[in-house]
Amino acid sequence: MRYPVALAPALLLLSLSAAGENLEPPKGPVLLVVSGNLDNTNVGDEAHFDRAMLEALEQHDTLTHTPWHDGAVNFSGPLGRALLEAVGSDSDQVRVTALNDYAATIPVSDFYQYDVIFAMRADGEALRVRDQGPLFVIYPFDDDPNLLNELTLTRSVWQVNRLDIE
Ligand SMILES: Nc1nc2c(c(=O)[nH]1)N[C@H]1C(S)=C(S)[C@@H](COP(=O)(O)O)O[C@H]1N2
Ligand SMILES: [Mo]
Repeated sequence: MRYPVALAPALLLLSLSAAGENLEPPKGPVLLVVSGNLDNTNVGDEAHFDRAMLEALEQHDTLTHTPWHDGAVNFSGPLGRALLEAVGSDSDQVRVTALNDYAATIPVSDFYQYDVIFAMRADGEALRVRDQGPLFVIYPFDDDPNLLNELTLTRSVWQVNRLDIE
């Protein structure tokens, strides 16, 4: 089949985005692997993020108390919704898995209703695995005390290294 010449650039763009070539490959150690229902991939059918890629997403600071820290902590890292938009997902829920295989399912609506972040830093210091890093799902508990419930606490996964878009 032949297409009018004027359509060729549009078709080329469509095929590039379908192939997910708009997410650059990671250059450093991979902190997070995203699999499942996503449009933008960079390693096979997954999206792999190194620290610089996570830092390039829209960042947010959350100053809050948590049940696991003494005193208020200033957590920072990418907004959950920015991460989901970067991988091009239109699913309703995300399975969040930790290094120890603990996992929780988070409805995507949580990421739009609240400024939930994948915290990479606490008080400016990178979260190491021994500090519950590399990534810690942080809800803004101090902004909305109703968030301090068992369901939200189960979604507050620390040592996150995998997401599966369901
Ligand atoms: N990585 C990881 N995150 C986790 C958990 C876990 O076992 N591993 N437990 C979850 C649950 S069920 C709750 S209620 C809270 C609090 O866990 P805690 O009882 O160990 O304080 O952390 C959540 N985040
Ligand atoms: Mo729990």
